[in-house]
Amino acid sequence: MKETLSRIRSEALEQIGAPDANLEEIRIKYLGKKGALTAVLRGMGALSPEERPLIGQLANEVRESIETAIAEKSKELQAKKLEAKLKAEKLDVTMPATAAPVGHIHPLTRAQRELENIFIGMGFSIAEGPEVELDYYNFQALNIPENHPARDTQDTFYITDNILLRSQTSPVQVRVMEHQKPPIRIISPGRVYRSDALDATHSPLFHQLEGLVIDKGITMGDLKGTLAVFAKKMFGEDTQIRFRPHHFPFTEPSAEVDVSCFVCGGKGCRLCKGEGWIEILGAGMVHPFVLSNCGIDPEEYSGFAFGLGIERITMARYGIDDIRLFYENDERFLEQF
Ligand code: 2NL
Repeated sequence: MKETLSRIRSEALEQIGAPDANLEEIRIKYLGKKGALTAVLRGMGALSPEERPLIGQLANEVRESIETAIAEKSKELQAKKLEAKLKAEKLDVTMPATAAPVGHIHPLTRAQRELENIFIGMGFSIAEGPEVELDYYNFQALNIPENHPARDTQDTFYITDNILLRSQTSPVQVRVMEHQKPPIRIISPGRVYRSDALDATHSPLFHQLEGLVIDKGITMGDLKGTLAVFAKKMFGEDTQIRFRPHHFPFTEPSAEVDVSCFVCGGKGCRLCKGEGWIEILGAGMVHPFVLSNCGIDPEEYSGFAFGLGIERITMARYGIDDIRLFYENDERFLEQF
């Protein structure tokens, strides 16, 4: 029986020592209810009273050593498992992070800032004012009385009979003229509204930049010089400008102003539709009625004014053929700028 127990011990320990040992299987095989060691203990009834305690003690020792070996091996296997897991899931916290995507300034905002900087460079200040305006500042002060045909082309959104969304930023300039003695040299950029259906070239909300200069002795020559410098800074040093006679109620004389095509230089191409010129703004000498409406004596002072559409200039510059792209916030469009 002694030999059986020694054999059980060495056999069990050898199996536990194997690198791929299945510990639970081994425990059942030797220590389980139907296990080898249990079988030995069951056979102890056949032993003599002297042998019984000796064999019993030895059997206990064998059980203990098998249990200890299993516990140690189990610990060892778990440690190995953990080590392998740590190795597999190794994380290098010093690796550089993936950069988060960062947006940028909207092309219209960029164009507006660029325009502002050009005029600031020529000594202009920026004037701002309300988008919800009185009919008086948007129309009447600018020599557009009730029932004037110009109200049709500038049909805007009315809050009440005499409160509306501004259709141009000129009312900002009217407010400045009311409160500031010349010399005045300002630009007024901002949102304007027209009751137009949205299509490829029209939007009920768009952006304008107007300019106004009032002083003693201001002439059409000052207007041309200022716009010539502006055109070169905006579209390149070779850019020429051209005035065509026009009519606005708030300026006299009035002109539409073209720049030589910045794609073909004037030869004619797809952008300028073979013309060589691109219309970019309207301008003129401030109408004497407008000056007197604002408390400025037209006998003492004169001035020029101009207005341009920021969308229109940006579309021409980048060859954008649909104004709606500016307002849809589609990243595939925006990320190109
Ligand atoms: C256009 C171009 C223009 C003005 C705007 C203006 C402002 C004051 C007095 C006189 Cl306070 N004029 N602004 C002048 C000429 C053209 O905008 O196409 N407008 C419909």
